[in-house]
Amino acid sequence: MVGNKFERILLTGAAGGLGRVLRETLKPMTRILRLSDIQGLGKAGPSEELCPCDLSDRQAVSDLVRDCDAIVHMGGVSVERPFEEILEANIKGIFHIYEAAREHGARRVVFASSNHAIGFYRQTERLDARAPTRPDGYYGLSKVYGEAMASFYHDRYGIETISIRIGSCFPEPKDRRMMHIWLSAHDLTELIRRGLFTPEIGHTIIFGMSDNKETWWDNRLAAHIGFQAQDTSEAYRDMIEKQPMPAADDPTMVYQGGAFTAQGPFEPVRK
Ligand code: NAI
Ligand code: 15L
Repeated sequence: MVGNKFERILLTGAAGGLGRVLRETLKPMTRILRLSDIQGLGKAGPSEELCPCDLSDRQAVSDLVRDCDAIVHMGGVSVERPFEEILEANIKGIFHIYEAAREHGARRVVFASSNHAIGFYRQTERLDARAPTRPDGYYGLSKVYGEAMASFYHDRYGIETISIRIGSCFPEPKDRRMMHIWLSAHDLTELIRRGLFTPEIGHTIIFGMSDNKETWWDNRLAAHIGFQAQDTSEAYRDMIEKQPMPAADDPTMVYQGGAFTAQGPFEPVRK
């Protein structure tokens, strides 16, 4: 740390939807922002370092993490895909990130977990972070694995992590389900700031949502983070309620993970 800033924060997934936003909003938190992705990152701006890297390459990730004090890990496959793709980017990727953090002394990680770690809960159920995970696919499984990895690296090596189970972080909620779990970019940034700067967080799991009126999640177990959302999905209610009502058994109306619960299998059944 230099004053009230980190010396160097690594942002993975920097070319992605959230990464492009965080590329701007993380800047006040660090003297140098190191940006990484397998996709193009454009030109380096002031106080930026561009470091292309495939998360599945252990040596490349080790080199990437060197000299970083903290890691905001957004990179990886962000939707349901065949297991082998998830294995490379997400499962091997998170192992490489934590091993590199241990090796090079990075002490704090922000992990972009997902609501799909608990996606097979019904929308009628209310959860806190102690509820057993119920992943809704290989993608959700990789987020459960990432959270377990964060827990282990804290218990064994003292590396602290906030695992943010992001709901739906887009400019606007897109459907009725997202009204419950929407997270604004502004609130995501504040959540990350709290995760980076709050002392002694151990491994904290928090549901990443704005101040939505009807939510399924209880964040009291993460009260020590001190996060107060500023935005709410209510601002979009009129727009969303103009959409046709889906059937009552549509996965987007039944499960917290919505349509992800009905994806796959990616291979045909063999008799
Ligand atoms: P995104 O798909 O737009 O961005 C992910 C980035 O990771 C992409 O730029 C991609 O090129 C990069 N990536 C993929 N495989 C890689 C590899 N092997 N090596 C290096 N980079 C690789 O996703 P988005 O929406 O920006 O999400 C960011 C993170 O937040 C993801 O981890 C996602 O799972 C998580 N998340 C996002 C939510 C949302 O509503 N946007 C909800 C829940 C979780
Ligand atoms: C996620 O985990 C995905 O990364 C994102 O693209 C959305 O699908 C989001 O969950 C969601 O559930 O809306």
